[in-house]
Amino acid sequence: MSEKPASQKLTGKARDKALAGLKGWSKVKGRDAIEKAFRFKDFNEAFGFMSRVALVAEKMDHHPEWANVYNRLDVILTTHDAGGLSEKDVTLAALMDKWAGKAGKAQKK
Ligand code: H2B
Repeated sequence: MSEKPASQKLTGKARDKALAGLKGWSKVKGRDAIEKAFRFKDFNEAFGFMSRVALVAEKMDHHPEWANVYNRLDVILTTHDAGGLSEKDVTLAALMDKWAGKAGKAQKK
């Protein structure tokens, strides 16, 4: 993980640049947040992934909104304190992509 990502709301060019680097994430309708649906081989893979992410999320003091059903994980990222997307969301999203690897290919809703 890169050093302490900022939790101020991302705006302008920095925001465009940060979001352009993410793959498979889309804007949530009606709020400044991003979402992605991960699909794993089975529950074990999904929950293992969630456990790893949870430890980092706690360390970052930045927590995903997520819902798991068997091998599926729906994730929404936003920074509640900032009322929108921040670097923390981008950092966490990139980390989730890295760890999900091939097993966690994003699925179209
Ligand atoms: N998670 C997210 N996603 N956004 C926040 O603004 C946030 C958080 N704030 N986790 C943290 C906790 C804050 O509420 C506590 C008090 O540090």
